[in-house]
Amino acid sequence: MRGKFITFEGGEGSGKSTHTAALAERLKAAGIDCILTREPGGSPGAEIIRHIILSGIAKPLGTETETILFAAARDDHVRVTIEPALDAGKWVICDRFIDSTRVYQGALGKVDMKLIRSLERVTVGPNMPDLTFLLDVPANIGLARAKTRRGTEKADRFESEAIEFHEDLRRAFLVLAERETKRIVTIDGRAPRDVVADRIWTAVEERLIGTVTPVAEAAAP
Ligand code: T5A
Repeated sequence: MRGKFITFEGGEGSGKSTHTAALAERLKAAGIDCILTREPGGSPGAEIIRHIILSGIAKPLGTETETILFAAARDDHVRVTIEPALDAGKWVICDRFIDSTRVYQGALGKVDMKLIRSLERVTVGPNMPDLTFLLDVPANIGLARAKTRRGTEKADRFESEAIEFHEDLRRAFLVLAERETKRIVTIDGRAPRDVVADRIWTAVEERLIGTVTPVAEAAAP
């Protein structure tokens, strides 16, 4: 049986890396084979493009070119990492995916949504997420968390945008979630880590776990 595909979205420092890892642990404990991946990146080719985008060297080329670079990275990531894992029956948990492009490049970068949807059709095709978590935190909290975690390292291409940009991002993610309630579950990311992790797990159990047999059980004599 094909695996399930779960993505995490939200602003900077909203807890995506923390909770993708926590969910992977819980799935493994439940006997479900899964891989953890991220965007931009997640395959050797896409990791090279990640460096180009997040270093900021592509910024002068404009938001459309950045969108095409994200799409090139996604195409490689889906082909090399995501689709083979899903086909092998593994679950895939991905830190950021199509909704980040729709919000960062579409809603905020003003790139034509027709271009974004066309690129999605080519790069994602039938590999749409089964479930997406939007971790919602106010921009000032997310940025403060990201800054603490980053330490003395330089802020990347998007983290260094003004606070208004991050507030607009938050609103745009919420609008997207309201439009796609079947796929996107919004979680209040301000809650303590354990509470957020429990809410995520409950949604996964309710929406996806009932539909699969854990690998360990399926293999039992
Ligand atoms: N991008 C990406 C686009 O513009 N378009 C696209 O199509 C795609 C795919 C990627 C950048 O690329 C952009 C968006 C991004 O700007 P990145 O380096 O991958 O950049 O960084 P982010 O995805 O933004 O992730 P961050 O690393 O900034 O934040 P996370 O992963 O959301 O947060 P996390 O888990 O690292 O947590 C941050 C800190 O908060 C603490 C953690 O311990 C950590 O220290 N924390 C909590 N503290 C208190 N309470 C909680 N509930 C907490 N949860 C976590």
